[in-house]
Amino acid sequence: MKETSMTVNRRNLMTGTLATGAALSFPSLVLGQTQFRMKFANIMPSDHPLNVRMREASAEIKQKTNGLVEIQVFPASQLGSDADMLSQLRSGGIDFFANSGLILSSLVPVAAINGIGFAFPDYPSVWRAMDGALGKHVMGAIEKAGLVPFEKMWDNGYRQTLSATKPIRTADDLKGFKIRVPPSPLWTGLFKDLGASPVSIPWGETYTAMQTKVADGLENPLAGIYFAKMHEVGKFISTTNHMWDGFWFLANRRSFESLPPSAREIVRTAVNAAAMKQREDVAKLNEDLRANIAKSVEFIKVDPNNFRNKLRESGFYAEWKKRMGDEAWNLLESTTGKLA
Ligand code: X2X
Repeated sequence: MKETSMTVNRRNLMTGTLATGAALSFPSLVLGQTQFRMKFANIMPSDHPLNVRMREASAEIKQKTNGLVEIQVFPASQLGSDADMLSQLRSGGIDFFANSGLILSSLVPVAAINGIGFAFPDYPSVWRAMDGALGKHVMGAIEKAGLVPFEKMWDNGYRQTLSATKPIRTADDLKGFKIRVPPSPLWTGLFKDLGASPVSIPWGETYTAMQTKVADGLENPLAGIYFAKMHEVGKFISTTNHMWDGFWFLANRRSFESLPPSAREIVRTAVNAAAMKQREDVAKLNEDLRANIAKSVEFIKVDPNNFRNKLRESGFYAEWKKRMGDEAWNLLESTTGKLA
């Protein structure tokens, strides 16, 4: 948050008489100018539902707080990579950030748990877990790391495998395949265990990595592929559905708590409601986009069990159970059933 001329007003707001009863009716009405200009940043393209819905939420928040709170949306890695933005969020350089559970695991290891290979058979099981006990468990760990997580995860989607070289039909086809994965031990580990040669690259550099053939392929949800135009640099998409991932909506604690409680509530409610709409958008897009993407790449239907068995044989599940801990793993399996 910018500390400019607002500082005085904000201090009045927090410590002065305005911070008591009057805060409920929003001092902006009284003072005219008081505003919290806050920043929300992420790596997704501007027209991905994550940013479309957050711009809507931001307008709603501004209106409901009578202009007190204005959240500016910075999409498409404008403020840096995920790793850059996570440190900006922690230092207060940005106020809000949406981050993949797996990438957040650099700070909160257990946040990777939603990405365990082939864990969730369908969306209802994803949301049962992430809106339920497993999500609460991860939120607790995020809070311990000093950040404020919001309750509703945003959808990224089930991930598919795009290749610019050869069709991937079985795990054997992944041998020596240089697949771009987001920076995260779980992503690298999963593709190593599948026999591939993962290369860890931030999303903002992925298109170029494909063009320059640093990577033979990548894995992403269809919406991610489409809005970043990755189908332009691919030939085949195998519907591996190997992982579900979503975004945790996170706030810098000091910055969020500087808002009057009633404004905090408005922000939380609007953002969670936007997440629910965004989930519907993405689920629908992941179905609708297929025909569009199929104009430039060939879709390949695969047997997920072939890949899953390879993970079982390589000891993937045993290793990640150890890494995630029994408590989180049991919560996951209470939704998915036994994984190994
Ligand atoms: O970096 C990616 O591949 C992305 C955007 O799809 C994530 O899941 C973080």
